[in-house]
Amino acid sequence: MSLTWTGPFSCPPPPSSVEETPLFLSEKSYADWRYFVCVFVSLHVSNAGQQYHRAVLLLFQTSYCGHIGVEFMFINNVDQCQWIRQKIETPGIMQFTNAEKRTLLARLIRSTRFEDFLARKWSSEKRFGLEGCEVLIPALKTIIDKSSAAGIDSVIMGMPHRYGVLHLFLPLSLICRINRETDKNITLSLMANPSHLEAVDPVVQGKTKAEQFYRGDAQGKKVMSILMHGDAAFAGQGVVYETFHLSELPSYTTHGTIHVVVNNQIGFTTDPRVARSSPYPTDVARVVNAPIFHVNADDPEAVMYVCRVAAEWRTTFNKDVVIDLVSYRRFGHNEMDEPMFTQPLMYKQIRRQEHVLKKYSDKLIAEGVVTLQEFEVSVSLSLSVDFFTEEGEPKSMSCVPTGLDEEVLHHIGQTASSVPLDDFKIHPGVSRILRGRAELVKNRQMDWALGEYMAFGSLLKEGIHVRLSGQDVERGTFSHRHHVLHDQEVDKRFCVPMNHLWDNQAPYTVCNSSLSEYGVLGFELGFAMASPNALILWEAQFGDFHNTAQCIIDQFISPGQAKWVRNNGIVLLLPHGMEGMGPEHSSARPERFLQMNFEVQQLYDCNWIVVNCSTPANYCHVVRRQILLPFRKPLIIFTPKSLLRHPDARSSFDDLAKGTKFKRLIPDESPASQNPAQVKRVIFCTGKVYYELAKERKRQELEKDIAIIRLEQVFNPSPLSEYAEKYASAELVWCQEEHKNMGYYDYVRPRFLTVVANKRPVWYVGRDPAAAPATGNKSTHLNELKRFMDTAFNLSAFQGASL
Ligand SMILES: Cc1ncc(C[n+]2csc(CCOP(=O)(O)OP(=O)(O)O)c2C)c(N)n1
Ligand SMILES: *[C@@H]1O[C@H](CO)[C@@H](O)[C@H](O)[C@H]1NC(C)=O
Ligand SMILES: *[C@@H]1O[C@H](CO)[C@@H](O)[C@H](O)[C@H]1NC(C)=O
Ligand SMILES: *[C@@H]1O[C@H](CO)[C@@H](O)[C@H](O)[C@H]1NC(C)=O
Ligand SMILES: *[C@@H]1O[C@H](CO)[C@@H](O)[C@H](O)[C@H]1NC(C)=O
Ligand SMILES: *[C@@H]1O[C@H](CO)[C@@H](O)[C@H](O)[C@H]1NC(C)=O
Ligand SMILES: [Mg+2]
Repeated sequence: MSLTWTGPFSCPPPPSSVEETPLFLSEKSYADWRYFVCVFVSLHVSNAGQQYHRAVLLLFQTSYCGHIGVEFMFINNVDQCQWIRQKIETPGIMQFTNAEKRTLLARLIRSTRFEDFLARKWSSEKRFGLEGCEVLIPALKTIIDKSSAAGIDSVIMGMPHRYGVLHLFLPLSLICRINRETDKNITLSLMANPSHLEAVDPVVQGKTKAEQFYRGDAQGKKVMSILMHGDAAFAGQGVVYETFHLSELPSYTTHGTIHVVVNNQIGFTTDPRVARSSPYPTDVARVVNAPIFHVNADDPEAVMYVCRVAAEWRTTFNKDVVIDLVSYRRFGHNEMDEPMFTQPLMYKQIRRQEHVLKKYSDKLIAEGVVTLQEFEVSVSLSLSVDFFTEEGEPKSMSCVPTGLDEEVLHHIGQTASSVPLDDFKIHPGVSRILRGRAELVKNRQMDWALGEYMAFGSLLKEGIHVRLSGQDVERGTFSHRHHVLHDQEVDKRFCVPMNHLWDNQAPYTVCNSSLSEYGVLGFELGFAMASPNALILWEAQFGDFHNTAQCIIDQFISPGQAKWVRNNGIVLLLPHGMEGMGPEHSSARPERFLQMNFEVQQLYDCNWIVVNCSTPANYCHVVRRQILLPFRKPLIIFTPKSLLRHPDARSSFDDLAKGTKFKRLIPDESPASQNPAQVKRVIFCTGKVYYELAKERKRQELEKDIAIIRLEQVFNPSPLSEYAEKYASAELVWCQEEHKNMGYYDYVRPRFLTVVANKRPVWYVGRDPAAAPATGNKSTHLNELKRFMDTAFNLSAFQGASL
């Protein structure tokens, strides 16, 4: 009986309110639910309709009770639901031609041979092989072919460490750079990933976004990403969720990612029932209304079909989609591991499973699609291996001056203090800020926000794309930045003056991110990988929040160049400073960045640059230097809070004049420096505490006796010895406002001792050790400050501890 079916049941309309959201049976999949409705209907209709309903029943059985289960009923868009139903319920839609079946078999052979080849070549190594889910490679190939036919020419992929060995072999096993069906070239890149599962997800997304951005691919028609996941990690790692939530945000979307979950129903030795609370490992994807295809990985045709549909879904709707490859892991966690210790019954079953290649080839031989002889010949073909090669890196070291022309400074200053659009009504508070800026510019002065404007604006003029991302960065957490102005009378009307500087300037992107650090920092890191001619900055709301993204810092940013021979110029802006605000938000934990600092004489070889600028001009210089250096290096900047408005924390245009550059150290500028022999004490410090020290020195009228030297780039020993010699008879002091077991102390100590070669004592002035970064008691805070100021300036008797 032939049947053209239009369907007695229609897809439920999208819920119009939360209350109406349909409830789903958590244990039974959608497939089961449809099936039971059919059974019910077919049992309750009249005889006349029975034949028809038996056919409907059969249709549902074939659509939903086979090797594919699809979850899509939660999608709140009728067109999208109908589109999926049509792909699943249309009779005969899952049929393959003989040619397609032969290609599929060939790919399966290749993938299987590849695993065998690895097993032979590295028989005693941990390989974390794919055995049990060999279908992954033909599956990826299908997705890529299908996407390439739709116009994609660049695919960026991320995958778990587990399949790490594949890194080396991707060109061999799955990348045909030329798509034979469409005769198009396609570039595949696999992101290097650390062993931290899922950490690479946002990085892949950022890199994809950057490629789309620089190629002008605003709809994601040319560049796309594919992410592979393990079942336990997909459910357990929060960064998966963070990455999903970036997927539809205008400044972060990559216009649809295809997720492939290798669901081998185990995580190392842990069963799903104790590894997650949701029925499926993929449930996290429901938050973004992504359709989810569960498919039996032992049915290669079903897998291929689902992959095609997923690729078409992305082309059609530009939204994320998930493929859950339900499979098993033939061996232990790695090939040396004994799975029977923990999953005895499961592994007895697995041993009885026939290999997917055997199953599928038997099927095709039985169908007469291939002959046994053909099959045996293709299985015995040998494989050759080639490796990825690394690109060369620049070695030149010269650093150009980062100063600017007076007209450029004035022009940027004027733009920063005006509204470029007509009839645009800004808030009176913002108006006041702009007037304040205009006043500063008139006096050839700048505060922190203007210093930043000068840095970004001048780079934009030089054709450098600038992207600043993080929570509330558009206005600035401390309301000092205001890079986006909002019309007070017209909803959603806003303007970005930075984009109105020059006719041929590069674009400026400033974007409030979602409330995520791990996901967003990973994203920006990926973005920064795409082009060396872009300044990519991530700002933490407060510096201490960077620890939520610690994995990205530890696994990618700090060791990136050493691990992967990749330069990356990402900039982290971390607001920091002890201002009596309590233990939260006082410290960006400079000690951690310094501990991981691999400093060497050659800047090129160090892992990152840590700075703590105390003036707007120096901030501007260091940001410009980031791009003008002939190589890229991550830059960590501890940015201020109270200094944003501190009347002394200002710079003159002269500090940014042509020929000036970043100062790694700011020497003493008081009368003490004129007469160094008279100086009794030299205080070395970094950052904001300088202003407190300078104020106290002035109050006590000690400007002839005490010199204060600021280290802006921590740490550079040679100028230290220069100043130790200059002030030959003075006591040397290191002063920091952080507690002694935090801040710079442990880093500075051995370096100072080397410089003075134990010939002179060096003293420590600062707070005692503590567990929390700062006290929660304001009066304790002030007492602490008073105590260490007294110590720093008491020349009659030194009461500080020796360093
Ligand atoms: C991990 C982290 N990042 C940033 C912040 C800074 N922060 C404090 S409150 C807030 C907004 C919170 O929004 P929401 O969750 O909607 O709660 P609400 O305060 O509106 O109730 C942010 C970004 C934070 N507290 N924690
Ligand atoms: C594909 O790349 C090769 C090698 O770079 C090139 O020779 C060929 O012309 C390209 N083909 C297409 C269709 O772009
Ligand atoms: C970004 O956040 C700031 C708050 O810092 C807010 O003023 C601004 O409107 C936000 N912009 C958007 C587009 O959400
Ligand atoms: C830099 O270091 C100093 C001294 O420890 C600290 O007080 C300051 O808050 C840090 N950051 C800035 C921007 O000054
Ligand atoms: C804060 O510390 C002061 C002493 O520095 C003490 O007298 C006061 O009781 C403390 N306040 C609180 C709320 O603990
Ligand atoms: C300096 O230290 C001496 C000796 O401990 C002490 O007597 C004096 O009061 C201190 N001076 C100040 C200003 O704290
Ligand atoms: Mg698993």
